[in-house]
Amino acid sequence: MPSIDVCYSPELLHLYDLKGKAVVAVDVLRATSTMVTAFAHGAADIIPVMQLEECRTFGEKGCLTAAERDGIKAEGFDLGNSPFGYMNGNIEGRTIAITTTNGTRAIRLSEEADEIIVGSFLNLQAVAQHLKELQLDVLVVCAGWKGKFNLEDTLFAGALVERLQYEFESENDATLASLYLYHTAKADLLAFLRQSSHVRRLENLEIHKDIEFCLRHDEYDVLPVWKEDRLV
Ligand code: 3SL
Repeated sequence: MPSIDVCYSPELLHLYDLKGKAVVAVDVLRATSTMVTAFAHGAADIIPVMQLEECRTFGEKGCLTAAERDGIKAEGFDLGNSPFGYMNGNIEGRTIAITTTNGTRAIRLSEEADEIIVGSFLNLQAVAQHLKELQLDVLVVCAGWKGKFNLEDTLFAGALVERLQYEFESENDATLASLYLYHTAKADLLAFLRQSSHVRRLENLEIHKDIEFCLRHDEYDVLPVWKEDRLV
């Protein structure tokens, strides 16, 4: 039986061997939710990059560029990191280069894995179904916040573990903790997350509707997968 494990921060990735594994990179608020939304609305592919300057160079090659730092759209880029910015037909058929504070970093630091897929509550079932078919050991890589643990990505990990629990071994403490946390929170994720640091950070920026939207389960049947140098 394959196994599932949870890495609570990209800073802990050095403790894991990614070879032979499928990584599910997750940044529920909001990078991976936004990427899933972009694909659901017709994006051709997405190039996650770590630096603003690198992202800018893709603009010169005809890509749309998206950038966020500390919750705010970075100046001079086409798009920010709100899923609602990707819903109005503006990205159909386009390649999007994106850089965010934590989410794009989690993806790029997982490149040693056999497969990287992008997870969020919005595409939870598509991710679970794919992993059942793939039969590789799974590591959920939580983007966290600037190297630190966060609640929302851990809750996603728990939700995925719940959907996989009878077909994957999950005996390590990180996985169990994420599952217990999800069981405690799932009746009302929004209420549970009210005091969390990133929800408070976003609310201070008057970003409210993104939070509620990113917590919806199974909104899109979309599965972004890493191929060579981009998500397709
Ligand atoms: O850190 C990230 O990658 C972002 O998703 C953070 S924010 O939700 O855009 O503030």
